[in-house]
Amino acid sequence: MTITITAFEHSPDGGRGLARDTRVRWALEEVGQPYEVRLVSFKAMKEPAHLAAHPFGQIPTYEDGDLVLFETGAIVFHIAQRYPGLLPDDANARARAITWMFAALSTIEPPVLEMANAKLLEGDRPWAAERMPLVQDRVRKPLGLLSNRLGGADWLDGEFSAGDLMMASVLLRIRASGILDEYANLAAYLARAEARPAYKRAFAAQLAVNKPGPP
Ligand code: GTB
Repeated sequence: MTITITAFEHSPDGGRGLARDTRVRWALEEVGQPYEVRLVSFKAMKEPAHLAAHPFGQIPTYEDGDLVLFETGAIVFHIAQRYPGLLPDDANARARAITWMFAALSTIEPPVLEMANAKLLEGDRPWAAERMPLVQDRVRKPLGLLSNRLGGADWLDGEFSAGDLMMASVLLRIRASGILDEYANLAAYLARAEARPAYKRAFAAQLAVNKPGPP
């Protein structure tokens, strides 16, 4: 049975790889599993057929035979458990790698999303400029601590793992703000992640769908 994921028919990011199908593509590339992609429009995402797979009407979803998953944390975790390559064999190291997945999704991603929303959805509000420094500082606080923990290491805990994949996927979302560059080791960490052949394949695959066409 071929794995099928869903992705935007036209990603609003125009192929910058920021939509969350990229992290699922990346995980599948890391473990060497072929996959197919079903592209969905914003309208189709809210219709019963897609809502049956994703109760919140979003992308990505993951289908493998009878198994249907949503939420990238659950999907990447499933891929990492099911196929070798993204989690260490040692039980304690595995638990730590999983901990970093959760840290990416529940400690780093929320303030990162708040900052993105403050700019994209609230940027025209009269209070937006006054609020932005507060929102940015909420990103800087955990990033500074993450930077301290990473120190001079290549990855968060030994070999590259699903924890790094998830953390790098979240950090990608703030690169354009310039804040990541305040932490040289995190910027280098992200560059290392992007240099992985599996990431490059995942990025190229989403770009092939989303790159802006000729004017
Ligand atoms: N918690 C869920 C998960 O991790 O799977 C969140 C899924 C999610 O937010 N999906 C978004 C979606 O389907 C796409 S990735 N949105 C449509 C909707 O809710 O109606 C979020 C995203 C969208 C666009 C950009 N961008 O343009 O830069 C970046 C990220």
